[in-house]
Amino acid sequence: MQIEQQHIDELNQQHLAKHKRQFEFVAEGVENIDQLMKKLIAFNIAIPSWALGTGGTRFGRFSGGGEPRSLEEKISDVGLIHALNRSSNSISLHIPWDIPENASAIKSLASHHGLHFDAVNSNTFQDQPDQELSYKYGSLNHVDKAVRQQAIAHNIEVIKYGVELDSKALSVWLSDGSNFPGQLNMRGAFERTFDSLRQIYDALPGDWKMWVEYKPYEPNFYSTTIGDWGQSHLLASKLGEKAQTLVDLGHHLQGANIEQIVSLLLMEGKLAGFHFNDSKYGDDDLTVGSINPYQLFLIFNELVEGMDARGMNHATGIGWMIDASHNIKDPIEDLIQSVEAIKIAYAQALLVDQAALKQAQQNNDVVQAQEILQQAYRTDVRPLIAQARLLAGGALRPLTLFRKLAVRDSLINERGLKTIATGL
Ligand code: RM4
Ligand code: MN
Ligand code: MN
Repeated sequence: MQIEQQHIDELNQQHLAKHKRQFEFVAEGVENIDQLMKKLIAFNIAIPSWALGTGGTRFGRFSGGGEPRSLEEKISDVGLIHALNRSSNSISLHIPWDIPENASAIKSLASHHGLHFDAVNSNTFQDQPDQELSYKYGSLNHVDKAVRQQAIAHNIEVIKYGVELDSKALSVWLSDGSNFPGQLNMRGAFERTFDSLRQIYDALPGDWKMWVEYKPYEPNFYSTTIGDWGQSHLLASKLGEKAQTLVDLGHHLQGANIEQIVSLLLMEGKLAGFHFNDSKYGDDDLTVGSINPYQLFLIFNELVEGMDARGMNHATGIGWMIDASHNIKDPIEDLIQSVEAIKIAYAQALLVDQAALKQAQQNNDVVQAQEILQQAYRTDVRPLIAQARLLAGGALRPLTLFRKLAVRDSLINERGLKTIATGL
């Protein structure tokens, strides 16, 4: 299914007068609005191929209808999102959940929707039916060299798929670790992981990056071999320039100051990018901005300030991706909400008066510093985002249009009520 531009234009027309009033009201207070619009239009967030179906927990999964049954249908779903919001122009594949059998056909389908391929993700946290050796006790950190070799070979194969699709990064998340004290020699596990990653690193094409993700627990509950940003950064700096640390917002213990982590990684040129989601407790993978939008804004404030300090392009300087799981919402609606939340936080961060904030910091004017941040955070920037979408040919109100056109019903008609997408 594809959304006709005419439908987008028609609904935009209905909301245009109100939108214009709202936009002008906010825009009036923004210095250099044209530049801000350009930044908002350029800012896109990649959609993970595994997030287009309904997710679940270990207790169960409640399928939605019309889930994509193939990689082609997943691409088409991302195409729908992008047509509506003009801010989701790439897709990130998880291998072997989504194997591009015919790369050139897949590439041309994607470009038909205005999409390209973001990082490719390897998977050594599950056993596949045809797999020789098990990852039950680890993969890149395994005590048995043969298991490590198998996991290394898998990662190298993922790079090959990525090369065919013009991806530029391999994203590695390892579940490796231990469930009980004594199970694993921690130093040994770390050294083996480093050695395995080095072999994968050596297979990276010249213009590629390796993104090393960390996570404190789950599925292992005593130790995780790459458990926090320090361990990931240690590996990334030992590996070399092409390796960087990937921050998944849900991969921190409660109370962690993620904005500080981000700020320092960026300062060191070691921030690969993001997996956006939101959480109340752990790796909840909830809709971005649904629980703690202020934290998201504070992260973006560090990003904008830090990227500007290094002269980086906001849109392309690091990787921007959603990594969420939609257990009870329509995945497409959830992703539309997430993209919107990310762009809201970004726009608010762009509004921070950085010069005044520096001055306040210099004067130890704590009250003024807070005022400056919250002045930006409490600005309703939604008309700015809507205007950027309008200028880019998207819908003023993506969710409203998605529902009005009954897109999910069409997908159910096309694909059936009981379909299951690959993924978690
Ligand atoms: C992990 C991690 C990875 C993702 C898998 C599905 O918790 O966030 O990035 O690929 O889940
Ligand atoms: Mn992740
Ligand atoms: Mn996760």
